[in-house]
Amino acid sequence: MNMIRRTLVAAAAAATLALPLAGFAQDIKPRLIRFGYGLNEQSNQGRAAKFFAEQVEKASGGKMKVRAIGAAALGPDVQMQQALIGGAQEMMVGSTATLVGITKEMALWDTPFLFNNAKEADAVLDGPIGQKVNAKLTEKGLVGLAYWENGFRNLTNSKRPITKLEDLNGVKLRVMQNNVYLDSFKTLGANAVPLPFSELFSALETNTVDGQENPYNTILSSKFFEVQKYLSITNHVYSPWIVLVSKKWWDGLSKDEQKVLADAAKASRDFERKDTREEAGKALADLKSKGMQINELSPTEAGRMRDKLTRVNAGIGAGIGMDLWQETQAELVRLRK
Ligand code: KDG
Repeated sequence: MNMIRRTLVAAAAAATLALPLAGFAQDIKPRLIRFGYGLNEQSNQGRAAKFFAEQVEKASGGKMKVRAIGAAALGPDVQMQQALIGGAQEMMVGSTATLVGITKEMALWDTPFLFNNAKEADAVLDGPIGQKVNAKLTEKGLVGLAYWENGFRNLTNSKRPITKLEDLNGVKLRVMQNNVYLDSFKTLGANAVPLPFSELFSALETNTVDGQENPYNTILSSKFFEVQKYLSITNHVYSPWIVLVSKKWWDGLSKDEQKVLADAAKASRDFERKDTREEAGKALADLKSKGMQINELSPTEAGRMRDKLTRVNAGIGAGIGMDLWQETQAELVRLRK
């Protein structure tokens, strides 16, 4: 009798252990997830991708393994987006700006001077408006899990300090492949040149372009200080990244597997924002110590830049739908009370 009892107890214990993983593929091999991103492993984007991978492996008991693949090894943002839509790649993180060709409502986040600070950005991106924009992705074959922070963007170039609008005249400025960025910098007098991020360093190095705009962390981690002399602080737009999943692949996951990814994405969002904000101040100091000549646009000149860009803003409202535009403006008024 003892032997039978012991066997039943052992079987019950094994079954209990398996219960939490009941929703996971019971194959011996873990489910492999390719998570592509464009910056390098040492960047804030790379650190957060590693954190995400660790969270998924821990929460799934090793049943789901994320391979974080950086430096655009799986292609630039737009190529990875198509790979996710086609089901050839499972996940990525990249700019919302390069998504506008797929989901026009993402252009809301390109609006110059939309957010005054990160607190406003978090409230809108993580609140009903961000969720409404995210929902537009699913009809295009993508699932948006969380927004990470790229950060407030600033100008660098090899020609001269940008101290007033007129200094931008004729500067060959690389912009993301996105019409709002193209229109904005053309309106400001620059010769705007759209290029993928993966081609940016060599374009700067060969003087194909004179300058670019990105947050301090990216300027440092991508070593733009090696090929750019001037950094002009404009904070002209808050730039989010978004963690994306192939909807084709997502729909084949169990609810437990989907929950692991959704929870890990939110945990990585909080990790990434904290890391990015803590590192931004250090990055600016590092860029100065590496010899960049840094100036800050005066409030008067920043005001002139804002005024000049209001026409571009009118186009964004028309492009994303006036309801979404007005809802966002109203939410910002509420947040600023
Ligand atoms: O994959 C890298 C890009 O998503 C991101 O860094 C976008 O800021 C960006 C840029 O300038 O291309």
